[in-house]
Amino acid sequence: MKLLITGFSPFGGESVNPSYETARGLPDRIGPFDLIKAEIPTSFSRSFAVLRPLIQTHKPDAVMLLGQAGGRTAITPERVAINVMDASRPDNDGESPKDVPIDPLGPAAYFSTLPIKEMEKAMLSAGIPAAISNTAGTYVCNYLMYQALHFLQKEGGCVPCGFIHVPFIPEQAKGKDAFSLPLPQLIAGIQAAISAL
Ligand code: PCA
Repeated sequence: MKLLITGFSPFGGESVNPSYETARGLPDRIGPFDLIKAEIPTSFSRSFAVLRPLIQTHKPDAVMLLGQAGGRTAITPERVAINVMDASRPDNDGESPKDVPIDPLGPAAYFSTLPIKEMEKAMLSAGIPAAISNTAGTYVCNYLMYQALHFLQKEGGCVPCGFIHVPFIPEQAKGKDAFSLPLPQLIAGIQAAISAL
């Protein structure tokens, strides 16, 4: 079986994005899954344009999207993606859409089709701070989660798909007074989440 797992490129003046570092640091095989890892640009117009062909080419059995949420104090499986783009800062292409629907004809929201509670439980049992999040925001991460779930639903398949936000890593938190988790803990947390699939 194949698991497509992605992280984002650095954005907002950071030189690293812990979400892609986590994806990159995972073993190539976890349980029944061979992992396909990819970096997604932090760009409204390019993120799903990169993800869609990866789904079409690899035909994964599950899709797990990772992103950075600086300031969060746990690894947070997202419950829902909403049909809006409302950027409080420009993306890596300088775009900052405000109050714009992702798909004017699409539903208001999609729920994650990953087992969010089981993933949370598995991470907590592994000793990693974890919590369900009820908002993926209105920036590029929410956009990618919405587009991926919308696409997979339109395809008519039943490929589970969802999003997990990870906190800063210590090198990013320096001087910001922000919470962070060391990269090995992020990797152990996501590995535990994958084992719950
Ligand atoms: N986090 C941003 C976009 C890219 C990332 O890693 C977000 O939460 O929308």
